[in-house]
Amino acid sequence: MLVIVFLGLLAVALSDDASFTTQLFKLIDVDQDGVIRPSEMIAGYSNDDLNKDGLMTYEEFAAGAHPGSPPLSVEEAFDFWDSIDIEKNNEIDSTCPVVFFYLMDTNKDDEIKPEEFKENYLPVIYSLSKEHGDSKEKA
Ligand SMILES: [Ca+2]
Ligand SMILES: [Ca+2]
Ligand SMILES: [Ca+2]
Ligand SMILES: [Ca+2]
Repeated sequence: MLVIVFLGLLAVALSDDASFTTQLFKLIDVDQDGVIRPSEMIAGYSNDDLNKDGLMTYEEFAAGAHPGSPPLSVEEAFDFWDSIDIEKNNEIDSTCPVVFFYLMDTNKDDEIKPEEFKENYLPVIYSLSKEHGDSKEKA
């Protein structure tokens, strides 16, 4: 079910970047106060970390909602997150949501507002996947 939600978002992303980021923002902003805080990113992560060991395996990731994931396949999205945390080891550790938060919080006020999210989400994803992308780059 949750995977279907993700695929739905992917379809939206391909047709319209702006509405994709708006939807994504709403998914991450669980208390719906109009800003994303680090705790909300971490909460999204902990939700998917089913056995709560602070490491997300591919199985946990694939089964979860992983709001905030780039519009890629589950394998590629997993690889992407795995490469921005401390170590690329086929597990996503708990630094990942924090790293991602601070990359998007460009004015460093510990909040991500919808405008910041819209402005930074896709550029951050693109620049990170370039930085970490190996041979799987798409033209
Ligand atoms: Ca919020
Ligand atoms: Ca786990
Ligand atoms: Ca890792
Ligand atoms: Ca901010």
